[in-house]
Amino acid sequence: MSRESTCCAILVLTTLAGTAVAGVDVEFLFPDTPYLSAADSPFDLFGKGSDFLLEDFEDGLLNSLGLLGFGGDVRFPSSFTDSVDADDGLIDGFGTDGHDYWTSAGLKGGPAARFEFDPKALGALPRSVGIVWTDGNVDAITIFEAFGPDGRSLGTMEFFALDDGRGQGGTAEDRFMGVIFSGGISAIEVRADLGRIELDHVQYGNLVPAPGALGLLSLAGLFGRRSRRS
Ligand SMILES: [Ca+2]
Ligand SMILES: [Ca+2]
Ligand SMILES: [Ca+2]
Ligand SMILES: [Ca+2]
Repeated sequence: MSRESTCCAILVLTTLAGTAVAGVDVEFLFPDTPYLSAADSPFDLFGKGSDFLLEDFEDGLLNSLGLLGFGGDVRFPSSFTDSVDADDGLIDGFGTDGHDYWTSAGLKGGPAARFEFDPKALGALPRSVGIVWTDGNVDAITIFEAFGPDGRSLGTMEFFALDDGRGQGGTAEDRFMGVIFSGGISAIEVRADLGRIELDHVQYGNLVPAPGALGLLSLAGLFGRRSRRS
């Protein structure tokens, strides 16, 4: 499946890994409008009965229940920080006074961040997962990939020309990337072929009990796949 955006010169190619989840419906989400606050999420984060969890890094920690992060670090307020706009208390076109999660160039293959969802801590796996890309390199190819309960890929989205060419906290470029899979999502990755990536607002919910997943999750070793280009 492929999808082209008409806005902002962003081209999105969505590739579903049919061998991983044959016959199972996976939906990738990329609303091509700026994500400036949690209100811009396509998920019902705070509605009655919602079980969504949101990590915005504003306490300086990655400590949301059942969320593990690899490949990056929390970035504190600075003239180069690209938090989601509203996190600093004001939607003003800048995220420099907030916190985010950033990863610089890796040993090879560019920056990569991976987030895993711990079924023991959650008692389940999320069926809906999203993250907000807030900064990168203007020339980079950016890839979002999701993984099912057995660790196999559910597919990828590829993005070209996401960035505005600036790294000073501008927020008009900020975009939500997400996935819905009824079988449960064990991890997501965001990676690029050069530069660095800044991310924020990891959100996950619509929990599905996944008793069979506990013995199948052995995901730490899979992080080595982060530098592989799809
Ligand atoms: Ca702001
Ligand atoms: Ca933030
Ligand atoms: Ca930004
Ligand atoms: Ca930028």
